[in-house]
Amino acid sequence: MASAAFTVSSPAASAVATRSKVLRGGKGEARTGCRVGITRKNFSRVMMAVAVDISRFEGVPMAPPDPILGVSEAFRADKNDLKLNLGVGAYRTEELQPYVLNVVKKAENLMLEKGENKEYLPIEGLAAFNKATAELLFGADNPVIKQGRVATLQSLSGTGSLRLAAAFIQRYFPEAKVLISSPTWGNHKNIFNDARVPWSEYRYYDPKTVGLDFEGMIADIQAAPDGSFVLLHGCAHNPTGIDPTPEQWEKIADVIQEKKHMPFFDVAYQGFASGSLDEDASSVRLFVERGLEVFVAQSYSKNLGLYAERIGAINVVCSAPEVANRVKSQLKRLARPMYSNPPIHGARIVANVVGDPVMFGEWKQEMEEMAGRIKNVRQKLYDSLSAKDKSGKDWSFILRQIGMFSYTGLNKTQSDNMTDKWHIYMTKDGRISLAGLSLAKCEYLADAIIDSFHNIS
Ligand code: KET
Repeated sequence: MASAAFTVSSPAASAVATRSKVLRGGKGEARTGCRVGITRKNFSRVMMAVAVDISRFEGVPMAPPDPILGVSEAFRADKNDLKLNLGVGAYRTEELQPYVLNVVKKAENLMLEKGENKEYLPIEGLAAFNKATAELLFGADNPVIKQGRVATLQSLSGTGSLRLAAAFIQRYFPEAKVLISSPTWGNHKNIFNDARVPWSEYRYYDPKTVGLDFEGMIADIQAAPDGSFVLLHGCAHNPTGIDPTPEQWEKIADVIQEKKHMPFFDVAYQGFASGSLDEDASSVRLFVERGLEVFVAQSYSKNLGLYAERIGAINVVCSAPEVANRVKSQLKRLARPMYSNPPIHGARIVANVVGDPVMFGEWKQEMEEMAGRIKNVRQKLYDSLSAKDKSGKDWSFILRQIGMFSYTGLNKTQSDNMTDKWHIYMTKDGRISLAGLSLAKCEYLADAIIDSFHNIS
């Protein structure tokens, strides 16, 4: 105890007193060999020392806002009635309200009725979920499932699954680099940076055609060192909304196979691109049919609207069941010290919905409705732009893009104008989430885009 010559009353003062002990070596006597208490004489020295070394976090700078989730924060702070959040890829109703799928509510009611417990899940997650998720992705009859060649681990949605795979790559392929598309979902780079996995970009988007730079993509994948990991968006490429055709997917698989690269799919929008779960998984299934080993990260944020439940999986297709067992054991070993085991609620919802033929049908119907609403606003936005813009610019690229987003081609300054002048919140790469748009707001959005495109350079 500090033998204070003054009364220590406020928490701040007691913090100073405690701090003085630390500054003086805790049990002062132990370090200095004599007891030094706080007296009026040395108090100013203590204060100065505290002021100079006011926090251990002095060297921690302010981080910039996240380019996607930070947009929602800025949107919430805007008090203007016209404001529109087209930043984050989250589905809204025509009234621009968040949407909980009816089938999800139904599954949750069932879970409540059953009175299920809240025990820890195993590290690998809920067995029924892991079975359902792999079947949904690869198809229930896929030989890789029948032969036990898939290591599936429930993880923390798409992001956590990608992060776990990145940790696995860092540990077992420390020499390998990951190729990511240019552009890509902003968080991919963060994930590999934090996992200390080197990455480089392959060409993907061609601003001249507002389409896929297929030649560039193939050339860059070809030029990468053999055995690289190639990150591919399974469907509904984020942010461009441009997917390879089936023929192009075949050629991509050819090069990846030739170069002994490892395909690594990010599947965050299964069912949201075409409205069909099977069709949207066809890119992944093509690689699997060729007998390749494949990584696939899955997310249920969008297609089941389970954003905040953090439910997804990492699947690794291996050459033999014994390999899959070893891979799975190491993924579990990586997950245990990171987050121990995954959350149960979302896993039960998915397992119930996918595992029950009636609910599965209801889900597919609701997904089609969501995908349909997005297609309608896409069409209306195109119609509004074409009618209002007298410059003759061709806006048809909007109709060719698929999924939740439209990549408008607006640059950063133009995107800033969208927000500063029009209160339309979007990412600075020119991406807008059509899932956050209503038919009623299409004309206003078209006015804003035309103004930003023609009047701001
Ligand atoms: N992959 C892609 C391609 C993706 O767009 C997202 C989310 C995720 C993975 C991860 O989602 P999760 O909720 O972790 O399963 N994208 C939207 C939200 C975000 O940035 O977190 C978005 O692009 O708006």
